[in-house]
Amino acid sequence: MRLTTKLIALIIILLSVAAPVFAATNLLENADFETSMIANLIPGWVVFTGRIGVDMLIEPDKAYDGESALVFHITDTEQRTGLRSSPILAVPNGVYEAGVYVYDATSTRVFLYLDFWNSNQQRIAHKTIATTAKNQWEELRVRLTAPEDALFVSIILYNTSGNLGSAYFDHAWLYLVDE
Ligand SMILES: [Ca+2]
Repeated sequence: MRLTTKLIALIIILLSVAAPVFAATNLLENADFETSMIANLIPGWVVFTGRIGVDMLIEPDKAYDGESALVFHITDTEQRTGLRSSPILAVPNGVYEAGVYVYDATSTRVFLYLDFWNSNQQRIAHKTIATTAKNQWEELRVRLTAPEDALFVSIILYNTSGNLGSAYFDHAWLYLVDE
């Protein structure tokens, strides 16, 4: 085998190893925030806390992919801002992975939540991760198994009190990685 052929073979092997071990579908709608706000609604998402069109907007000035991203404008340290993906039916005992890219230009940090509800719309399990980087795109990623009585799964992009500045979110995902 010639050296170039060996190299090509090696590259093919490396690429196949680096490929995702699952071919899951992104369960989120408008995960890249490329669909604009319509009458102060963000398609695929619902308010957790805060005001779409004031605290939460889709803007074109900074994007991880495509042309636009979600931005939180945090102008008051008492302000809590959260956007939840439209809840979807969960598979009990399924393993879910959630993620998002965040450009955090705030004074503290912002969060990604993965959470599960029961039939009473009560949160029964959640996992969260906070940003650690500033003024650069950072990947946040969490995994959690759906409880036996889970009915809905969603993610929340969240800012709690004590923070100021802007945070951008783009390229979100929610996968059922194992049933
Ligand atoms: Ca985008």
